[in-house]
Amino acid sequence: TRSQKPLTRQDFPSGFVFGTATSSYQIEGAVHEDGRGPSIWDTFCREPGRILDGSSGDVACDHYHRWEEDLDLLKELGVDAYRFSLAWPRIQPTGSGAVNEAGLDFYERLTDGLLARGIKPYATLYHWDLPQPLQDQGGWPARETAYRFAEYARIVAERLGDRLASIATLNEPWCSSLLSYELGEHAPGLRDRRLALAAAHHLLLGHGLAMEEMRALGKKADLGIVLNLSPAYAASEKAEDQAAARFSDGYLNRWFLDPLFRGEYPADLWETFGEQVPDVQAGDLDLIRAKNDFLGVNYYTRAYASADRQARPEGAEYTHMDWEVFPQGLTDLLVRLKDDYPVPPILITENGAAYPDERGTGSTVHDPARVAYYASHLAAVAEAAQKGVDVRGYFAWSMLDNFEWAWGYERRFGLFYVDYATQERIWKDSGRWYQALLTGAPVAAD
Ligand code: PNW
Repeated sequence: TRSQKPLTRQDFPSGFVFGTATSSYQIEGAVHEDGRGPSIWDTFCREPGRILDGSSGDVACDHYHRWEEDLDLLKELGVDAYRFSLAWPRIQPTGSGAVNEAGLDFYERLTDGLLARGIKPYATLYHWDLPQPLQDQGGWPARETAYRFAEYARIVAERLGDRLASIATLNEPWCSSLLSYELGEHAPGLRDRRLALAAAHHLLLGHGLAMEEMRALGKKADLGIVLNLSPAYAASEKAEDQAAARFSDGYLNRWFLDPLFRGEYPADLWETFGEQVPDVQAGDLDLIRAKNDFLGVNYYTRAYASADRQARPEGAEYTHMDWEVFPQGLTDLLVRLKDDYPVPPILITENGAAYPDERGTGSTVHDPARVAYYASHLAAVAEAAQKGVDVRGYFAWSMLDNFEWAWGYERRFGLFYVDYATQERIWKDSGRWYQALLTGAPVAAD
């Protein structure tokens, strides 16, 4: 198999875009600067017990002040593209009304800084930092939030839409709805399926309304959405395990894929959810299914489904997140998307792994497990392309170690290690490995 010989750019379709990704709240810090308003994550982090190490994104990687240095590192890394997100509360501090120019200016400097270095800017409008005042008015379970989001999207597209290569509306609406309102793990930390399904519907509606607003402007950027998808595998042939896999696939994948690409919610789950289903108004599903220029796919692991919730696959390997390393799932997922849905060109907008890296004494952090993770998952993407999937790019999550949500700074996903005491960025072997793939340079020894 291909794991024998090292991957090169030639293993991917021509024009394939290699990049790396971050998000605003996870790296920026500077939460009180230049008129930024509070977001639901500022609030959530202050609630005792929500974040493993009691931390917050108040400082994070201090990227708001160190962005030029970080862009220089991206240039050295050799990426074609960089995926970042914009903080809505920097641009509209209360989530509606007048633009805070200083906030928008930051993203304009960042975009121009990328272009000056020959790196394509890929923007995400919403990576979970909802302005707190909109939460106070009901958050995503309130339909009004979808209209506010579309207005914010128009503001950004008007200013930056001709310079950005790509604009994704939402990052992982599954996380902003089910993980946040039903499973209680992300802001605002509620446990109510009815609210979660209303949130999911209004996120999708917000995507549809934002697409309509941005399309009308006729800017150059490609427009689309990013989903986190996990293919579900039944633990056995037993009917109850098969049913568990079907539910997992519905809950994680089809609840978002079906409205976006078929214009309907999946009938089996709609029935299972009974009284908890959302209020879908006339015209909503037509907006939601409007054409996307790309589908962003974030892949970390598979779902292993069984009636016995404790069951684990035999002989599996796990990351520091306790997520199974399962590269085959990425190939299977991509082939399934091609076979089951009329999807647009696909970008892998996130893929990566946390491991408990230590700085050590050398000039490079050694992270062989992460190198192996990237090598196997990039090979899985190349394999999907060979099988006829139209996949056009790959973004490693993440450029930097950063604020890993409920895990605080206790989980590290970066190609660069961050020493939070000094904010020093230190190359990891995985960063050098990615650089070698991207630039054709030999992998440097420590
Ligand atoms: C994604 N889950 O989040 C996000 O887009 C990133 O911001 C994040 O840092 C990265 O993956 C690593 O976690 C997820 O619990 C967070 O299933 C949690 C889940 C999935 C994705």
